[in-house]
Amino acid sequence: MSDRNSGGPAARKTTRLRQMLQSSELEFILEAHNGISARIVEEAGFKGIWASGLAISAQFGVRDNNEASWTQVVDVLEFMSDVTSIPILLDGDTGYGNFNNMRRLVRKLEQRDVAGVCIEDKIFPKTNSFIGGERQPLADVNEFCGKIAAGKDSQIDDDFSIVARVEALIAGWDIAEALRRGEAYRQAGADAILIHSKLSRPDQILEFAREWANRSPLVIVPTKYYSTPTEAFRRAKISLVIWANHMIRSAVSTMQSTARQIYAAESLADVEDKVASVDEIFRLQGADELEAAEERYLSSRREETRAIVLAASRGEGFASLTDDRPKVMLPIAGKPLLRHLVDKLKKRGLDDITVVAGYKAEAIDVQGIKLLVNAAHDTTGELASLACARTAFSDDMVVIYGDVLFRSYILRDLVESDAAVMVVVDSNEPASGSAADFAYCDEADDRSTWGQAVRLQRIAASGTLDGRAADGRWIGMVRFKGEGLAWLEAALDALRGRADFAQLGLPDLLNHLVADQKPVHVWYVHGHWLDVNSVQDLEQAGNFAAGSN
Ligand code: SPV
Ligand code: MG
Repeated sequence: MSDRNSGGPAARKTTRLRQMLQSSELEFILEAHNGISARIVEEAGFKGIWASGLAISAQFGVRDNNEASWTQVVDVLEFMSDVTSIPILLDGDTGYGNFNNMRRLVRKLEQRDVAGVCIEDKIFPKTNSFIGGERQPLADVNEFCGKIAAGKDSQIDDDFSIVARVEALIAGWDIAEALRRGEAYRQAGADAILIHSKLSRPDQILEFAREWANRSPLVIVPTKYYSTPTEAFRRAKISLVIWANHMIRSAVSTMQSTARQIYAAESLADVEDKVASVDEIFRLQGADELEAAEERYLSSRREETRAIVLAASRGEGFASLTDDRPKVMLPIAGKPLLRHLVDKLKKRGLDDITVVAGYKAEAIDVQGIKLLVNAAHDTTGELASLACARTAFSDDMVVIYGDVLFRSYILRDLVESDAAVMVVVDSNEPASGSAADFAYCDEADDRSTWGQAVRLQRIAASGTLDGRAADGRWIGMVRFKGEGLAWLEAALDALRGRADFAQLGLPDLLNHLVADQKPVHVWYVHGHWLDVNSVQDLEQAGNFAAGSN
């Protein structure tokens, strides 16, 4: 027998519900009323779900009197079924009409992979059995038998179950009437009988079970006789216990308490630790699966260029302006320098941005970034900060200083290049700023050539080297792509072994790559950027930002 038919893990939901009904074990299903509660029931270990009419009405905020239409109920079931793998038994009330409505219901439930439906022998529109049950008229036995037969005849999957619910005891009839009805429904084709009682003791149920004598599976709902030891049900050879409404009731009491607390406190502080975290909600929603699928199917995401922003320093030239914040949080034209940079990165599609902070990291208040902290920022330099971001590395990333502003085309051209390592060098006169990274290249900038193939030879703090003038100034932006990532990681590993690693900066890394014969390509630009190293730079940066795009 295949797994599909054997009731093993891969069996159809219908098959598994049928086996729960027919097995000699006492089985349990728990109420759920929407997708997330259904998931929670499954995660708790239950083998099945009771889609309760009371609970589904209640989550809509309406009464259990067929005020929600049957298609609205089926829509809820679709969500419940889609997010779970265990069988769902629907509380189908009276079948929402006559035999013809029942036929359509069964077909729609099968289409949504619902494993079975329970219908009760009352009149549409029904009322919950615990509201004046004894005044509720019962269905005509023959009419109800026709409804069961119509449902059975319209199911396509042989294992779909129809449970017939006997309301005679609720309506004040005796055990004999309940047995007469149960037997008629069994003969009409019902796969199981649900015998309902509203007494606080199980006497009626146990007597019915004795008289029934295993003619077909028995299902019970011990909402009122909840103090009965479960062992008594087992001994009575009950097949299935429905815990019928405890998810909606627990949700309601928790929501009432949370609402009251937030209202009274005008704050979330008291409740935060008492409610599920937002991450737990994401987990229940299956956010991980979507992330994995995006990796597989969204090519734009797969090829996304990441950004690593080095922003650990206080900035020497700002005196008391940086007493309470790092340089990157200084305001430029109304917003922090780092905000300008992050906006620029995002504008070019670099949405995965990791910022390595250090000095006054807690003052970094910029949305849309992942913040890492170089805890040893006061005794280490840029390479140590870069090493902190290693988990965020990718084989397509831009590493950039946090104090740089630039026209966005510079980033566009850099990201569109195919070089494994590429630095941006400004061949204009060094602009403002005291800290200059002068670049020496194997060719000077030939401004008549687009995309000139140029290699970096060295970055140095001096504008002349061996009697030769620099070819420009590195603007603090470097892109690593493909094998460039492995070169970067190997260089970091090698440099980490040096005694002066804590003092090393990005130029040391680039120079190491060059010395290691790795091609570091140069992209020449002519101005259109600046870095912020002094109070005077701040004003210039404001003007630059105002005219920037
Ligand atoms: C339901 O859960 O909606 C039921 C069970 O029908 S009971 O409320 O006990 O009648
Ligand atoms: Mg109900």
